[in-house]
Amino acid sequence: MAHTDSGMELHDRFAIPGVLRIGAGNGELPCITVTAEPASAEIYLHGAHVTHFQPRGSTPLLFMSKSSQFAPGKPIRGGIPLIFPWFGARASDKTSPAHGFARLMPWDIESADLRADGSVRVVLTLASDDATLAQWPHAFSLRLIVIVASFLDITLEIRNRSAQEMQFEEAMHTYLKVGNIRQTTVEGLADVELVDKVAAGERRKESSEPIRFLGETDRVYLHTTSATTVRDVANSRLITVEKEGSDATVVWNPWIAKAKAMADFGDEEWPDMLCIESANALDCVVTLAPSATHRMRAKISVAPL
Ligand code: TA6
Repeated sequence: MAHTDSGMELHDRFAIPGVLRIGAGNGELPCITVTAEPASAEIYLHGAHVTHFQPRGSTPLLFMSKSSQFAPGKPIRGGIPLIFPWFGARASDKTSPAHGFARLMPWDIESADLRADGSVRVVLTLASDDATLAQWPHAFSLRLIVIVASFLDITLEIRNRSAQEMQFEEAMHTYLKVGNIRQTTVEGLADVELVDKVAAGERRKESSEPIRFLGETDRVYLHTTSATTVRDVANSRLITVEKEGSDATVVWNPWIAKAKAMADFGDEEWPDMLCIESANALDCVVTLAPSATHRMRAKISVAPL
């Protein structure tokens, strides 16, 4: 499908009456709105970006900055940015966009289905083209499979379409909504090796205690496949992020100074969010043989505390 398909054409092709519609979202960007029995969600074709997920009877699970941009070529600040094919600043070229180009490009819709259990499955795609090959000389195809159920289940599938081996980093840079970061703790990363980006990349092991937040926190946990649980005390809920095909987990809160430094993030929004990112990054890059496919999956669910 050409990227030029308008929201109207996409709606005609993929709408599910009473369940899924496609129209102009923020910034007039094409947006898929899901109102399924178990949950509601929003997915922008821009970056295949899940911007909203709310299980029926619960409050939104994902944070979205009130100052976020919604514009071609610009990242959306909140929801689940898709990071590919490099994580953070590109070591080899500082002029490259941070976190790669996948979140900056318009994706296509492959399918949208209502399933027997009332959940909705949406598949979005992105293939390499001249623009991506100019930045990263590897032919690839990406598919994002999103299942909107009482939980949010997302899989990022990457296929190596070239005749050479490829190496890449990736992340589902998930912004969870919490009631107050100072009353929030994280479990599941005890004793795990980490790179602390707030301490000049210092490497150390996490303690055996739940992680608390007392300041800017930016850590890449390595060689961990475990689920992460966020105790969102202010909202009396437990948010769990299970994962497959991911060997790293990133934990990030910008705190006060970094919040002020980001134009697309409100100065007072930092207590309301915590990024728990299912990733393959730093020491945990993915090496993919020609014609091979790699899948990374995250399942985000909520339960009362
Ligand atoms: O995942 C944490 C991180 O790498 C932080 O260092 C911070 O830069 C954050 O991502 C947001 O990056 P962005 O490019 O979206 O502003």
